Amino acid sequence: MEQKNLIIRNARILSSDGDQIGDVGVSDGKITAIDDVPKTTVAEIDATGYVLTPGGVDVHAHIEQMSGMGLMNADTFETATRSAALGGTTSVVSFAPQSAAPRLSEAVEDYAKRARAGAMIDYAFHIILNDMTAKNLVEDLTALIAAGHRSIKIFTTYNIQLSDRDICEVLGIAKEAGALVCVHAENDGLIGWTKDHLLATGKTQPKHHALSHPRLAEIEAVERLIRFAEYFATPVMLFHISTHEAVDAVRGARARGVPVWAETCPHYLFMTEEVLDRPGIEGAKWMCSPPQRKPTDQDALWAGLSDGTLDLVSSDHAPYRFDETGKLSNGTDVDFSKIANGLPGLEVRMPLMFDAMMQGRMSPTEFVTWCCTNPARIHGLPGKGDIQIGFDADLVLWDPTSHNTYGANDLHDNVGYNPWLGKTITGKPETVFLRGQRIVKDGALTGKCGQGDWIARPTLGVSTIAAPAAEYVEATT
Ligand code: DUC
Ligand code: ZN
Ligand code: ZN
Repeated sequence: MEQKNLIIRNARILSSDGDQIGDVGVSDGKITAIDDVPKTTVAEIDATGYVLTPGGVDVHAHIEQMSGMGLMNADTFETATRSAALGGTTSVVSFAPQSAAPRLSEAVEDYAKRARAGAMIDYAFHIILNDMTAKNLVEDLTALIAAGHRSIKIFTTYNIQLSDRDICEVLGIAKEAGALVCVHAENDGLIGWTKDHLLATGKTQPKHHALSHPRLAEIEAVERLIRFAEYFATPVMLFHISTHEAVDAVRGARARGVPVWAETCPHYLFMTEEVLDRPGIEGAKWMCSPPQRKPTDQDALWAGLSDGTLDLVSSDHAPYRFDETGKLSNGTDVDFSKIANGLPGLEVRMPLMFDAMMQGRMSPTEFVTWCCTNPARIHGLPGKGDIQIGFDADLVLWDPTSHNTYGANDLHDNVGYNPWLGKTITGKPETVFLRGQRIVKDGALTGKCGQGDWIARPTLGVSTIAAPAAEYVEATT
């Protein structure tokens, strides 16, 4: 195994609180010195002209997971995490769906086994709950949270939604046990009704998928979940915010002290609904839920990130090939409702954001905060997401002079197409370290399956600054 001790000299070091030229010393896989590091006998890398950032922390990626339509997605832990590593991401939180086994504890173990065998970067799981009547559920869930699996994912749509009553059960358990509840928040009734009307009137193309997920579906569910978080005073993470109204709702909630966090994704920041408007079935490649929106929404998402309303940027990597195993599993002559949702994003999230930073869209500190530090902090990944003494030496050396135009299939996942085809990116993650070990060298993979470790995440604790609603207190005491 490669040395975990090294010194990186003369890099431009970007952290959550700094942008400076200096050195970083690594011992036993941890960052032990920053700035002027005295010479020792350990290996040195001269990083003059390079930018050194923390490894990316992607807290929303679907790996070896079944879609709402019962379709296994295209990536294994091996293919997903090699692609993540090559894109400068060193930690991922993917999903362990309850549906993987009759008992929740078995479902999580099933995913743990898959990740142990395949992962090349460090990982953790959000536990997806879709059936609150399952045997031993509360017992298993409480034990899993105490053992370090401290986040739960629920849906309000996608055929695996929980009722409002069940969402309350989940929030109650999460508050008690110290878990973060993450939500795909879109109103199922509005989506279903609109979809049926579109299909009945012959509006069946991929571009109509955008209409089938009305913005009010997101707004309603986001506002509802905010009120639930407020009632219980327990933290909720709103996944993939896409509309300006939802940003406003989160901003208002935060101002009232409601414990909500929110993320957005590169495909909402850099794409609009126009990507779906292509001849024939081609637009299927860009179909995801919620769909890409309008330029005014993009402006609001950027403003939301800048003022801290939105906390972080995740990929929502959801890989389906553009063939009969994936997007076209129901054929090529089908309406949009028969096409799997999702885009590959693990490998491109960090480069897209790095490029936007180079164009001046965000500051270096914001890049690190949104892509590394906040994801790690909010999702409880200790020692991840920053360049600070004592943190894991998960580090990326970027060549800021590289300009690379994405080709049709130059990603390293198992998807076979690149939704960012033709986009030129400034900056390349040339060298990537995971706990001091080089997993990417000169842009080529050197990491191995099984090299990734599971990250145990401490429970949240019941402390939020918000007090629960008076009626909650009266009802529960
Ligand atoms: N939307 C999700 O919420 N998850 C996976 C894919 C998608 O498009
Ligand atoms: Zn979702
Ligand atoms: Zn998702």
